[in-house]
Amino acid sequence: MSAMNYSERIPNNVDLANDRKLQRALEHWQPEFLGWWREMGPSDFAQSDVYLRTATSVDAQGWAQYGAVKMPDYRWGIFLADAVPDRRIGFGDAMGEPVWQQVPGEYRSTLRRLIVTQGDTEPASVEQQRMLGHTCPSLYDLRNLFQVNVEEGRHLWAMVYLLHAYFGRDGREEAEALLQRHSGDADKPRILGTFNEPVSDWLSLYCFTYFTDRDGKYQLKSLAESAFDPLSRTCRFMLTEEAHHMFVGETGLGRIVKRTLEVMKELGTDDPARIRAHGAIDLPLLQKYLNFWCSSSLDLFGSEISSNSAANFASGLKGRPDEGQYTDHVLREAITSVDTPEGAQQVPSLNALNEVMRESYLKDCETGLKRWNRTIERAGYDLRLTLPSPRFRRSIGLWVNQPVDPRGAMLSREEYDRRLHEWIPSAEDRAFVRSLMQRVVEPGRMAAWIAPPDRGINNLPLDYQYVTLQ
Ligand code: BYC
Repeated sequence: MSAMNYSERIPNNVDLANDRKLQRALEHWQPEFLGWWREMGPSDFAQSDVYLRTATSVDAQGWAQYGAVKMPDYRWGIFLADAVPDRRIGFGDAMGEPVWQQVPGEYRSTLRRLIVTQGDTEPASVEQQRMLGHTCPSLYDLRNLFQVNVEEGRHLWAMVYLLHAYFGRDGREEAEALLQRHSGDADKPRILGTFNEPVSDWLSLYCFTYFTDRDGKYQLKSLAESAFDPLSRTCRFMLTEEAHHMFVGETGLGRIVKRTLEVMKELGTDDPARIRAHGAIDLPLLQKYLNFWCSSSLDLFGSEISSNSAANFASGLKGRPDEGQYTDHVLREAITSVDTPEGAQQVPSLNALNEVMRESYLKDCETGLKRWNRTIERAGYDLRLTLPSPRFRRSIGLWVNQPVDPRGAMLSREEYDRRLHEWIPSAEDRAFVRSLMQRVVEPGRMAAWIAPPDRGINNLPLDYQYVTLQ
């Protein structure tokens, strides 16, 4: 296995020291990245000691080392999963041929676009979350936020490495541009819609890490299948980090459900007004946040019918997540039925790949809901949390601007506009959630709207000083 070299200015396992030109180019980008982190990364907390994990090995066992680190000193670096000997292209028209170690000329701009789009989301999410440290519900949660943030920073490094190493001058320019676009910026926004949405409260953070990071899992899995081997290896290692981000979302939302049920029991009511007056998040309000972030994240899969996805698959650039689970890896004959506002349409499966991915993503999203609903059922309440229909509130694809309710039923435009805030957070809902966001930083203590987690980090007690504020 290729060792991780932490003695260099840029930690890496790609033998950077033996490629002076690339090393110099990345060392030139490094201070720009650090400048971006200072300006656009977590607001304040640069002097705080944070109990962070750092990668020490790229295999699934024991890759992490834990310790107190000041975030600007985090060892961001370049880590690829080990090469698979004699790896072959696993799908598309070139199936069975050896994978590529360099970028084929004809796919250069498409591949660069995919890498830039992936790379753009990483710093975007750090920017979206930059103010949250000021309103953390506990030190445990604050540490988890910062862990996610530094790892997103490293994921940016992962894509910037590919741009510098394989795309020459235009790759270097794209790497600079990744630090110049900003989430929500009127002139230079981030590329994908969801990454321009503000994440200004912790309920949104948990929804974001539950839904949007899960899109990350699916996209990274499909890029891990790529015939471009360096991209595949990078994504395979990124996936090991991604799991923790979804854990933050799933357990965060689960802890909110738990706390709300406690308050409901204590008060003997499910009346949202009384639950809110008690400083907790009523379940219908949680449902609105789920609707908002799920529908936004569904857009990240692109259009239901997409010639881009067909071309990317046929040429071997981007497969399906866990491509090995399918039997047909070429899809030249297959047909898929796609749900459109005009009814079911039969389209070549190659053109329906975004939809196939979106469907498996939605199934994966169900797992948390099943768990939370079991807790609600056990507490004796009839309400069930649900995922919105993929037709609801779409900004990309065939269902754009269709007046559809979260169950997928078509409404009149007038009814849709009138009722939209029954389904997604209104200004008052958001103001209420913001009012709950009071910072709690005593070790072991939790804000009143969220239950403690089942256990601490790395077997430490819950009242451990996960962040030492300076
Ligand atoms: N917003 O044929 P279409 C993560 C554009 S998250 C704005 O429908 P295609 C993370 C599209 O770019 C994972 N624009 O779809 C999570 C295209 O524009 P161009 C990020 C959108 O191309 C949390 C046009 O519409 N990774 O890692 O098959 C924290 C027509 O495209 C949107 C990736 O996305 C949108 N929602 O698929 C941190 C993987 N959707 O190129 C990180 C790389 C589509 O014609 N990206 N468009 O100008 C891709 O594979 C594809 O670009 C997409 C779109 C899946 C996004």
